[in-house]
Amino acid sequence: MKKIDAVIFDLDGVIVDTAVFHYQAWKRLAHELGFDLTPEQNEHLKGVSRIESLEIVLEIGRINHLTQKKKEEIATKKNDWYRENILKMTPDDILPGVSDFLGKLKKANYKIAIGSSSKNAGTILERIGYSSYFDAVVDGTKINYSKPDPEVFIKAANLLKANPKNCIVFEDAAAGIEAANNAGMKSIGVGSPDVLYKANIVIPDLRNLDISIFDNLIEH
Ligand code: B16
Ligand code: MG
Repeated sequence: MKKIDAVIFDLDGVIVDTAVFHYQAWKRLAHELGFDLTPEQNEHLKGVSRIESLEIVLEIGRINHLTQKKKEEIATKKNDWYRENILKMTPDDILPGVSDFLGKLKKANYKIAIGSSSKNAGTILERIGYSSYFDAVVDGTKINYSKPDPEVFIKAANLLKANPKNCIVFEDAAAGIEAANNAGMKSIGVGSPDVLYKANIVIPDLRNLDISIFDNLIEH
């Protein structure tokens, strides 16, 4: 029986609900630019880097005349709005079931890591009291390619000295599930099966989750 070496968690949308703050900020920017952003369109922004997200937003609004300088300026504006919300976060913003499940993993001696595309991950982890909780943190400041590229998860596995084949990834984004699959890891989607259908398993959230869920992912 193959064992699981490590468990890697996406941050936005799995540990905390910052995906909502991202959506609010992108929607506000879209409104300023004269169009709307639907929840369905927002799904394409999840797990993707800030600048790639902006390109997707501009494509949705059919805006194709902005200079690089202007793009950077509005991406910074979006990030400032987003940061207003994350700076107010507290440990109460940790999603239901998360701290219980992380506690169970630690007790059972699993290595745990964060694998996030966000350059704000450090701030969020600090706000929720998890700055030094994980064995490794790989975020948007440490990668060259964002999800669905596997770089973020491969780097996390390397830091944990874990074989990618024996790693499990928890993700709320379709791009993140693809990244985990591209890394040769097992994936657990957190959210809707309609969006996360490429995951090995999909769960609605981490409430009442037990480590026995891994039994369904181990190749016998
Ligand atoms: P930032 P994750 C991702 O974080 C978000 O899902 C995505 O919506 C965001 O654009 C990206 O981080 C970059 O975030 O603007 O804070 O650098 O889900 O990979 O933890
Ligand atoms: Mg996410």
